[in-house]
Amino acid sequence: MNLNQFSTLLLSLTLVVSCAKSAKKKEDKPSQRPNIIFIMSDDHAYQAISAYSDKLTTTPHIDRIAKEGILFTNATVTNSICAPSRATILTGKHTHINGKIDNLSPFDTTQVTFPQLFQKAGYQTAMFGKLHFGNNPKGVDDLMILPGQGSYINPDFITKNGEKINKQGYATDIITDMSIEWMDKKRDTTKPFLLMYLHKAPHRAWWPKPDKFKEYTQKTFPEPETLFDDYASRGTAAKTAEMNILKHMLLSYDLKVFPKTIEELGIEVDERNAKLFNYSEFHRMNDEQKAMYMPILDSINLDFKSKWLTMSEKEKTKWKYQRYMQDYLACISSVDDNIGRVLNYLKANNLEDNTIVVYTSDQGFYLGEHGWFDKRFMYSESFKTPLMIKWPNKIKPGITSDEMVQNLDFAQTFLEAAGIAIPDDMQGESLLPLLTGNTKEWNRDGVYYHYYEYPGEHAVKRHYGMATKDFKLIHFYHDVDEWELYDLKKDPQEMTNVYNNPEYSEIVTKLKQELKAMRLKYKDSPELDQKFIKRYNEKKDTH
Ligand code: SGN
Ligand code: CA
Repeated sequence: MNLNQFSTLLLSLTLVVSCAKSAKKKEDKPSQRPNIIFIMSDDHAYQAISAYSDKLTTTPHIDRIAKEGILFTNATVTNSICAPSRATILTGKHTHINGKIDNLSPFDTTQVTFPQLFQKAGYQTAMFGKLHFGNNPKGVDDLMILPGQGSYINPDFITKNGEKINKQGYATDIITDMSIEWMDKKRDTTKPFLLMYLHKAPHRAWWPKPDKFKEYTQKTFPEPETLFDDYASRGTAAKTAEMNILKHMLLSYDLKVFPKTIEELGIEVDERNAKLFNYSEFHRMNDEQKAMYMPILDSINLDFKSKWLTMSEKEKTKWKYQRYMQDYLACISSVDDNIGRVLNYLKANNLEDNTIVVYTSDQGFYLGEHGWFDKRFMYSESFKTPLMIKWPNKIKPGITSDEMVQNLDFAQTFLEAAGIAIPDDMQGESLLPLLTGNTKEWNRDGVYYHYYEYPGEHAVKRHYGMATKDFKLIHFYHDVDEWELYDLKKDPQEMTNVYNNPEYSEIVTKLKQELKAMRLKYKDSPELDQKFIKRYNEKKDTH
């Protein structure tokens, strides 16, 4: 071989090697389209996230998302209850349009959801955890979902082909294991991914992991200022709702006082409480698990037994509130730890830069405000939901937005971020201008809300309304015909209904016009309200 031949050979060899290299490089190179991890918990109040306030607890890992991205302080839902919120998120439509107005009827799977559009556009898609639709989602390549509300302890899961499988352990950990394992083993590195990572926690009835249970039962938490709200200036709905900590929170099912402990004090055990407790998570545990919980349960029962009979109603409320917070916040602490695991995984696997991470809840929750637990009302604690988003190099770290954004906007935001066409009939707005600092392109003043599930658990009457940063107007239109108005700047705790105060008469007129226009814009109407009441009554008759 002469020198010329040798150099030609060398050149072609180099070419072959570099071609192979570039082919490999192409394969390994993450797609430029961003990955999305949508993390949603169930009933996680913003009051229990230290990025919002560390009065109650600290959530260092969830806070990392806010520190590295944007925190929304006025994020709200369109209908504050589980499955309707999820349907709004997936379809980008209000619940009166997507049909999932309450938790009762199954989701209409002919609806177009954003994961379907991601899948069509070449994304790899997966969903793990709670969906609560009564059917499996479309548009996800891999899934494992909890049946209905699911369980904390040794939960069952529904697989893609509809089989039920059981997993031993704690749901929050298991859902995280599934999500990380999917990213680690199942991911097609030639495609961007959309991962829906959906916690059951901190949904009622609250069962923490034993170590957290032990830790949190030692703690005492500050009470909300409105714990003893008497609903004086409000209408009928707040007065008749059944979610008061003193009156409606169940001693055994919710707070882990055994029915036999109650009986030992000579108190008759509430029938529903006893029944629910019999089916509770406690009875899903194996002996080894029970043994870890028992010493903590014993000390709760002892404490109850030594105090309950001598306590005033006020003291009972306070005792129940502490027990409630101990378990609720302990469940959140596990969520926080697990989110830390996911964020660490992204970092360790060079996925951080090109992955959008969202943290939210399906709605807010009352942590004793107005004496309540649960949600459903358009009052702040349940209307608002936590929302933070990080997207390195696109969203400036540590920024805050008080714009009126909603879960209605998520689908369009994700579609735009991924460069996928947004269907014309979606009803939200992409949040991209707010994420990337083009705030001038955002011009929404108010948002619309509509809650339906009545008659139903917790007895919250149907209502719709609108909110701006300054005011909230609510119409309870079923069973009663009552309006409420809150001046959010003067009265952020919403303790005084000023609807009938003459000083606000002009504002009432103006807001009523705006609400009417909003109902028109979102295609809601008195006819639809009546149709849904009728549908509900007919359904009830057939049962
Ligand atoms: C269950 C709870 C309610 C809760 C609904 C809806 N009761 O029925 O307290 O409001 O879920 O929650 S329980 O006795 O079963 O615990 S949602 O998050 O799914 O909408
Ligand atoms: Ca929920």
